[in-house]
Amino acid sequence: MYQDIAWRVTVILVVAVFLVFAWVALGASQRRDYESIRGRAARARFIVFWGLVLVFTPIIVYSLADLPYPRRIAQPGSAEVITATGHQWRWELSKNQVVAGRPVEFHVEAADVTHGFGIYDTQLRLVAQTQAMPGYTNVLRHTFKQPGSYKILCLEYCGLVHHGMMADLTVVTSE
Ligand SMILES: [Cu+2]
Repeated sequence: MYQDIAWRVTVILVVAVFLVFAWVALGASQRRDYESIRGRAARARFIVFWGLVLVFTPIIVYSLADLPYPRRIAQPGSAEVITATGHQWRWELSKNQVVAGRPVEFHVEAADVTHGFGIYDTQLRLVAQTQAMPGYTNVLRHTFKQPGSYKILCLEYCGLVHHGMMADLTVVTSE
């Protein structure tokens, strides 16, 4: 939905910018007295600048509070920990079955080069991701809502068989 809105807004803005460019280009050959325009332009700039500040400040404050990322609040011990290590070219998971509705904490590392740890759902939509880096452990918390067969793919080109880095993760129902 947001992508759709962003796309429409982008198209409208691109058209608006194009119209302004066209208007400037078409009027560029006419000579006008600059002094009379300068005062008006300065006023218009002042109004546009403070207008944008007034409009966007509440939008930014509101939208920052509504970020789609889960907050990093986790009760210690409540999540199931899975260690995931990226190798050229395979994933090594300490466990490949989890329970839907129960938080999982992936401890993601890499044994050789940087990989991208991406979890895809049954429709092959990306549901969570982090980077797999040598020498670091990135913690990725995710709670699987739907049971099914998930895939872990590499999101960062890591060599010849990058596309072959695939692992299965099964999410089962809690009963
Ligand atoms: Cu890769």
